[in-house]
This record gives sequence, structure tokens and C-alpha cells, in this order.
Amino acid sequence: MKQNRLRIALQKSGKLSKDSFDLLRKCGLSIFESKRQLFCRIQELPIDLLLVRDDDIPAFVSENICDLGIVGENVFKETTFSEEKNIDLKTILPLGFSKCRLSLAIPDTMTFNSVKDLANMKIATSYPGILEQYLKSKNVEAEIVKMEGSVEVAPHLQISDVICDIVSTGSTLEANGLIETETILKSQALLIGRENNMSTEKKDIANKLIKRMKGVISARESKYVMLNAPKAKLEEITALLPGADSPTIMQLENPDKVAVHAVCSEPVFWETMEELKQAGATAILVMPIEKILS
Ligand code: PRT
Ligand code: ZN
Repeated sequence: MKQNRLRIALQKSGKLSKDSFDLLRKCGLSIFESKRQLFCRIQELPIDLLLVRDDDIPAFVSENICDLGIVGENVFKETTFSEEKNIDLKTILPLGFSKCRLSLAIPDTMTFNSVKDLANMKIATSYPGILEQYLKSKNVEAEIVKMEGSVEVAPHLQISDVICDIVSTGSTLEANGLIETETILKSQALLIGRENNMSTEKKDIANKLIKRMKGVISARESKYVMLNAPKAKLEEITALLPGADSPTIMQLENPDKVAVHAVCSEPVFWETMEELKQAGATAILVMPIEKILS
């Protein structure tokens, strides 16, 4: 009988790949990558990975070639805005990596007060669907020039007046004499799937994987904190622990002191540790958590 294996589309090589592979590895999947390989069979669960260009991932999922995919929100939104037919895609889980933004940027010689100043200008972008929606929402009419890449050189070549492109650190814009003015979309990697149903077998595998992914994502931010506290200061100290549900309190040999152990679901900064110390806590340990299943 043909095995009902779940197929996931991933970017083969690029800014999404490493974190996508790392996430799946942390979910217990062994992945052996090879440069020429397009297909990767997972041993631990009935899952196959299809390694492709990121732009093809929404279509692979909507056309039922794959059941799930990991893609940037920018590419996902562009597909859903620009496809004529109603494509059957949904976001299952934001994954919190490959963060970037889609922004408007102008030459540093140009003055800019508001997006209204872009009326009748030429805007170069690889994201015409998202840009069109944005301009419509602002009641601005401008000419969109579609480019596949190297958008940042468009104003130099007089292809456009301004651009709308992906920004991460901002160094590409700066190197090309451009200034970021408006953020149109904040993006991160998404796990996507179809609206319509999968077979029960596939759904079970997908749900198992999604639960593990959620566990990895919440563990990423969470820390296990251990400290000793004077009993008299216990309330003040536990109130300082960020996102701690119900700490474990244990009596120490010294009758005036207790040990406090807690899972903090929000980042524990140096400032928090300094405040804990000031409140009387000692031996403060902050440890990473690998997995959480709740
Ligand atoms: O070959 P393939 O088609 O699969 O890959 P690709 O070259 O189209 O995409 P890739 O790997 O560059 O990016 C994949 C996804 O990563 C994007 O769709 C975004 O969701 C996300 N991402 C995160 C980024 C960036 N950061 C990023 N900095 N995508 C692109 N960039 C580019 C941007 O286009 C610009 O040229 O980096 C430059 C800006 O970076 P800074 O740091 O100079 O601002
Ligand atoms: Zn691409």
C-alpha cells in the first residue's frame, strides 16, 4: 500500500534555509543535505522534504504538490495578493526567524513629507501586489515598475524615482544612497498550508509536527531561572520573574532562605537579574530550555 507521507516545501539555499532546517532538526527530524538533492526522506516520521526556490513554495502548497511549506511572509502575501484565482492558502504558524521588512526608500537627495508625495512617481519593486494594496489604502496613484532583483539600483539607472524593497540591517540602502521612509510590511518566516483538508493520516503527522514546532518556538524565548531568596523578600522577588507562572519554592538548610525555580516565558535581561540581586536574591542562574511540551 502507498504510504501516506507528509510533504513539506523548504527553501533549498538562501536566507530561510538554515533556520528552517534547524527548526526541523530540533523537532527530531534528521536531515542529510546534499548540494544537488531536491528530495529528502525523513526516517523518524513519514515526512518528505522538497527543496526548492522560495518563490515556488506557495504554488507547490496550493497546487497540492506539498502539504506544508516554510516561506517569508513577504512572498506569501505577494502570492495571495497578486494571484488572480483564489488560492487556497493559510498561515499555520509564524516561526519567528528570517525577520525583515518591506519598505519604501527614497534617494537621499529627495525631500519627503508623507506617502502622498509619491503621487505620479515611478516605484520599482519585486512586490507589486503588496505595494498596489498599500498605495490603494493610502489613496495614492503611482506607477509600479516590476523588477526581479537589484531593485536598489533602479533610481541610479533612472528606471524609477523611488523603490520598495526588503530591508534587514539597512546597509544595502545606505550603500546605494537611499533612505528608508515607510514600512509597508513586517515579515518573518511562516509555516503555510492549504485551507482544505488533508487525509486523516497526514493531518495526524502534521499536527504532531506543529505541536513540536510550537514547543521549540516557546523554548527559544523561555529560560529556566534558579535563585536563592530570603523568605522575607520572596513575594517581591517572584514578582520580578518575567512571565513565570508558578515558581517552585524549596526550603534551604538556612531556615530564613528558600530556593526558587521558575520557567520564565519572556526574555530575562541583565537588568532583571540586577533587580533580583538588589531585592536580595543570590546565586542567580539563568539556563536555556531545549524543548517544552505543554
Ligand atoms: O534562490 P531563492 O529564490 O530561493 O532565494 P532568494 O534570493 O529569492 O531569497 P533570499 O534567500 O535572499 O531570501 C529569502 C527570504 O528571506 C525573503 O523572502 C525574506 O522573507 C527573508 N529575508 C530576511 C530577506 C532578508 N532578510 C534580506 N536582507 N530577504 C532578502 N534580503 C535582501 C534584500 O532583498 C536586500 O537586497 O538583503 C538586502 C537587504 O539587506 P540589508 O541587511 O542590507 O538591509
Ligand atoms: Zn526567491
